[in-house]
Amino acid sequence: MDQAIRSKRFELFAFGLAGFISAAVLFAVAQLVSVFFATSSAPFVALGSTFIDFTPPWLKDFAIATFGTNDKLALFVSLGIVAAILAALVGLLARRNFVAAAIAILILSAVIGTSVITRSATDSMDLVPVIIGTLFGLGTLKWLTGLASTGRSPRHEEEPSAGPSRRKFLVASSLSLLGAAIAAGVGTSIAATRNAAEAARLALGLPAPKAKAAKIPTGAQVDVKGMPKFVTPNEDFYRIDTALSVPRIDPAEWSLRVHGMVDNEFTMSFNDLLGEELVESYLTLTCVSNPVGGDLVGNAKWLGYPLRKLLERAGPQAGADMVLSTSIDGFSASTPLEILTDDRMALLALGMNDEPLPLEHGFPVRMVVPGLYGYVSATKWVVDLEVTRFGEKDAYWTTRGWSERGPIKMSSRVDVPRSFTKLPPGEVVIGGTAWAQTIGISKVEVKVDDEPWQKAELAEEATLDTWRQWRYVWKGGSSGNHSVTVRAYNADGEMQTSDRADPVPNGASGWQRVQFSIADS
Ligand SMILES: Nc1nc2c(c(=O)[nH]1)N[C@H]1C(S)=C(S)[C@@H](COP(=O)(O)O)O[C@H]1N2
Ligand SMILES: [Mo]
Repeated sequence: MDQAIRSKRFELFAFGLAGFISAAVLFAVAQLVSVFFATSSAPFVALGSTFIDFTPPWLKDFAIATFGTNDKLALFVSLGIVAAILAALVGLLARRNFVAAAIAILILSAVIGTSVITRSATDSMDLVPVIIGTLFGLGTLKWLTGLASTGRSPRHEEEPSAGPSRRKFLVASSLSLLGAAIAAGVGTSIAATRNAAEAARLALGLPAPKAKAAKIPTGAQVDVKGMPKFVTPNEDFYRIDTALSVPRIDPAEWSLRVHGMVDNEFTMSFNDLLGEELVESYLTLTCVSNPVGGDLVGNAKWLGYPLRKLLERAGPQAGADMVLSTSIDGFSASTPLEILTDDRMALLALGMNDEPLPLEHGFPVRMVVPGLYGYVSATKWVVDLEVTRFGEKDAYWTTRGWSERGPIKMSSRVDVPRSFTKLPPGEVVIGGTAWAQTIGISKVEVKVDDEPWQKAELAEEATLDTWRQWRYVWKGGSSGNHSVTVRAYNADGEMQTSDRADPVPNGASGWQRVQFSIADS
């Protein structure tokens, strides 16, 4: 056969293969990176779900009738075949015009990106996997098509270099394909374990508590438009942790080791925990990093086993003064033993607002301790409790400049109006929240401009461990700028300090002042 024809055939094959491999790299890299983002950020999952949304009912029925429970597999296989053919065509296009092929790939990524972003509960960060995948895909296309080209000018066709350049192309494409296979394999297996945790969470029926939490009085919520809900819904609950990718623990694999300065070391399984007498309790969790007026605070109903009882069973030895709780990802918190054994409701929690803990809030098990900032008490994905001494062990944040103890500082916040709101003339309804966990709030005062301090109306108290809402109706004032300052008193009669402190090393303090303005009448 004529050398020129053979070269041409090889080139067509090589460009088609380059297109296919580039797409494989794009998908595989995106799949791997998606492990760090929402499940729906994985390209196949996103494309597949979008495809299902657009499938006409007759095709759906046909698929279910033909493939049964393998209908999803059939969908993914068909998507894969279509993508492979399109990708090979893109490769052939690159032979004529690389820019046009690159644009075709960008269009493909845009389709994937659109499917990702139209899933509910995604944020724009979920586009990162597709974007990184696309960069790798384009890079691979550039690299492989560069090697695939044997040169189309007649003078090059006779060059003996066709041999080594083919070899180079074949080595490069094998390497790319191997890389894609590894990325896809690792990405898929991580996704499979995390899906196991998600599936287990969905299947989990929470046991009924031995003691139900007292009902929240309706008067705990003040009647002010724009106030946060007294009980924070799980999806609105603030999230703070050091976990780049949320740990996914199958409850069947979870266990908690209790050890250290104790008479009886033991290990507890998730089933053991389900068999214990569980209790419910409302508790307002607060982050030490919350600035004055900030929103790193949330209130939920927790279901769990009292840590007091757990530690009783372990039998702490004399001299122990701290419990170091460690999470599966290595985070740790140091909590005073005394606080975990007094009569407050420190819980080893598995439920949050009548649901199993959401994955990002510590599924399957975490700690919550009334009155302490999260960094010294609220270990999520907890797997180890060591009874020890403050003098002996340091927790995660303690070695990074934060105090070893972190009682929550009494705080009050203006929720309504928000800073720099422009209000119509007339009465101004001001609303907010205050907290002094384990002690309770007894009074809140507000000061508008330079007027004297006034008592706000307090909402009904739910428990001493929860925040308390308040409201104050100001008669209104002239058009222009105004400000409102707030301060709280706890049930011991102590006033919230006006001393300004930054969050580091043990929590912010100071009175919050909010500026707002009144429009011309
Ligand atoms: N495993 C683990 N648990 C953790 C943290 C963490 O980084 N890793 N952060 C803590 C901090 S600082 C806070 S404020 C609370 C926040 O809990 P949330 O994300 O459920 O609101 O979790 C605590 N538990
Ligand atoms: Mo925190």
